[in-house]
Amino acid sequence: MKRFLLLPLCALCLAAGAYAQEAQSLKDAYKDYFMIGVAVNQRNISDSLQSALVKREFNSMTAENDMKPASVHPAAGRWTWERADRIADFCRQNGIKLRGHTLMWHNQMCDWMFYDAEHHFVSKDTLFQRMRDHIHTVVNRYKDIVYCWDVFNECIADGPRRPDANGRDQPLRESKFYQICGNDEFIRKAFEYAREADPHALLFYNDYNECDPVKCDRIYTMIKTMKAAGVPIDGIGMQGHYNIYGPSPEDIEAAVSKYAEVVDHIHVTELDIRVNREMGGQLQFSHNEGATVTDEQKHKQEAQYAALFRIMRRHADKVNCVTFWNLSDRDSWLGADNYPLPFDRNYQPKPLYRVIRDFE
Ligand code: 9MR
Repeated sequence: MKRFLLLPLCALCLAAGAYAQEAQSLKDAYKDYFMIGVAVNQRNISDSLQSALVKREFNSMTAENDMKPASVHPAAGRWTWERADRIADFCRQNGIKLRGHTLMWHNQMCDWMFYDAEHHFVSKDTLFQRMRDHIHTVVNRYKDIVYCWDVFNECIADGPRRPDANGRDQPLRESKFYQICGNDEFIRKAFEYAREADPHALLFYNDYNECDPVKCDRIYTMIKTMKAAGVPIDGIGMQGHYNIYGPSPEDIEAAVSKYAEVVDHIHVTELDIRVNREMGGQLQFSHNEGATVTDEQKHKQEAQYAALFRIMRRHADKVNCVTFWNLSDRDSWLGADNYPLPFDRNYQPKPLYRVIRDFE
């Protein structure tokens, strides 16, 4: 009985040992290009093996969920900091930089901010005052450790052009922010509040399907117009929720080049490449449950990751950080059967890991 247990254990130790002895980590391999980041949950920073992996491989971290508005500010005047504080402390103790994610978003938002006591929408001014209070409080608390903030997440609509009464494309998602304001002022205000709170943090606009030519054009136009009007936007976050079939390297390169025209900082903020045809940050998707990942799919995935990193290295003058969305397939919001990350469900590097790391 013992022998049966020992054998797989030994195999695991050997695999782990071989990995531990590998010369370079991802962050070392990319030190002349950009930081390599990871989105973490609470297990990742408390389990000793997982936190060792985080420390070994990454020099930037993002809280997957724990710094979002609904997590830290569930009701007016009620702040719940424990989980966010734990992540910030982990970064402080281990010399890892922290990307702040996210000050404002239509999901996982403090829904109470939009309503009065009768559950009617508040006025625009009340919303702005609540946003300012939230942004100032969060930014001030993590000022010493957060080097950049995703200030607003996912304000641009998906899909084809939607002409307004004047024939112009209405590019904004019809979120509660938009319904209350009727225009993009809520985005401008959020950036202004974040800059007031911390003049030194880099401020990002972050979105998904950002390589889709229509959406890319909408993001580019919005950022260009806002920057020309003095809105303090430093960077664009390309989320990077891709799949093995797309976006094409041409569309990725075109998007980075376009964004580089309007900002000095580009981060890939939420990278994962799933093995089916879905992509994006929407919450409706299949988990690919029970499906076997074929060799052909694995090779396609390696090629897609290799192309992505090649493009980002070419643009390393503007691309400062590439962050994987989750530590391993086991942690992935997409589910382990979507096979999206360089570390497998047992926290072991896949062949993909070496494709990304050993690019030379
Ligand atoms: O990975 C996050 C998942 O655990 C949450 O359930 C989900 C809820 O909205 O948010 C996921 O992260 C999102 C990120 O914050 C913003 N871009 C899209 C990501 C995937 O939905």
